[in-house]
Amino acid sequence: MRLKITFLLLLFVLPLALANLRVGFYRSSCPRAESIVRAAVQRRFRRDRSITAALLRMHFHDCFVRGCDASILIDSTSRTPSEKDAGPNLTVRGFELIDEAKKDVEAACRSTVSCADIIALATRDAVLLGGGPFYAVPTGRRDGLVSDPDEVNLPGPTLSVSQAFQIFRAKNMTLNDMVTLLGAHTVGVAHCSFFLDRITSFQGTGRPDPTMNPGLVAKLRNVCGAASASNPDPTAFLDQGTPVTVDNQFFKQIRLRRGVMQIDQELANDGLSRRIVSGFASNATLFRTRFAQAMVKMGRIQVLVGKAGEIRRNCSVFNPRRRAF
Ligand code: HEM
Ligand SMILES: *[C@@H]1O[C@H](CO)[C@@H](O)[C@H](O)[C@H]1NC(C)=O
Ligand SMILES: *[C@@H]1O[C@H](CO)[C@@H](O)[C@H](O)[C@H]1NC(C)=O
Ligand SMILES: *[C@@H]1O[C@H](CO)[C@@H](O)[C@H](O)[C@H]1NC(C)=O
Ligand SMILES: CC(=O)N[C@H]1CO[C@H](CO)[C@@H](O)[C@@H]1O
Repeated sequence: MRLKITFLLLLFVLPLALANLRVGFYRSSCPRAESIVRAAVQRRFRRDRSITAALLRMHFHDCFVRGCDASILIDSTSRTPSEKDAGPNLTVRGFELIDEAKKDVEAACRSTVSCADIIALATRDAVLLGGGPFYAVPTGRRDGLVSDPDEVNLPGPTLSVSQAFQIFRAKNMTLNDMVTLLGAHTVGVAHCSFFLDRITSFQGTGRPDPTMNPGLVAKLRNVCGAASASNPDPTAFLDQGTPVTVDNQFFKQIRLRRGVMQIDQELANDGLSRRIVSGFASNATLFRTRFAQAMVKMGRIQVLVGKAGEIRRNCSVFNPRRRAF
């Protein structure tokens, strides 16, 4: 009887458990995987702190198009365009860091660690280096076999809170998750083209966005006015308080009407999200805790596990297909 139950457990429960993300997935198959990724992120961070923002945005874009399956890393070829050719991706950065981490991981354990996991792990490490919380990343993601620019449906910066939430809800994320994750705008930059209307003629009124602090309007006009042939689309920090630190300052800034992008400012103004924002602005610990949880949740969106997909050998190309004759 007991044997039969054990057998049934092995037969049904074990494969299910194996086909799930779990912390330490590579513990026996590639014990150094996480430390190798961390070392690559540290090397890069030492000379370029903006890698934290680059990876956060890459991980978000990856997870919101077909799930966290590294589809964002695929290079387009002359014959097949990839997600990299879709409008909203165009300023995603950090691909070369993922390639470098992958190269080091492959040298230690061939064809074992997915590119999707490397993105998730590298992002976690960069968040910690940037002053944010540490969190354990469940691993075991597999890399996807599709990367299609027509599937890129990412929220734009002029959406309302409720419109943006439609896109998050479709991924089973709550409004609180969305506000928490937009707290990633505590680091990084936006190009002027994403907020120019707010500082020139907001919604065709001929005047700047009345919800933006006038001091910030003046400052951003200077930044964007410096556009030139060599720098046609300058950038401004998304968090006007502590622009390279992962903290709750972003939420304080938007409450002071110092949000750079419209969606960021809307978070503080819209009745749907206002109270979540003030909660994070007044409690740094609360933001750290929720941010860690929400990142783990985002990292689970529509992942491929078990035998689905593949372990890509080169993160920017699908593995060559084994031909059936
Ligand atoms: C409604 C949701 C969101 C919208 C509309 C949005 C939009 C944008 C836009 C337009 C930019 C500027 C890109 C550029 O000029 O290069 C940006 C930057 C950024 N976004 Fe978001 N975003 C959203 C959610 C998120 C989430 C969930 C994360 C991560 C968890 C994230 C992380 C970042 C980061 C870190 C940057 C700075 C990138 C850099 O410095 O290279 N965003 N976002
Ligand atoms: C959201 O949850 C529902 C119910 O559990 C599930 O059927 C659906 O596939 C999930 N969607 C995503 C994008 O994960
Ligand atoms: C801040 O948030 C933390 C974590 O959720 C909580 O334990 C703490 O009580 C909160 N502090 C205040 C002052 O509300
Ligand atoms: C990965 O593939 C790209 C083609 O998209 C190529 O340029 C690159 O050299 C390859 N990297 C390695 C390590 O083979
Ligand atoms: C990084 C990258 O490949 N960006 C591409 C995003 O899409 C635009 C087209 O809309 C390409 O020109 C960029 O090269």
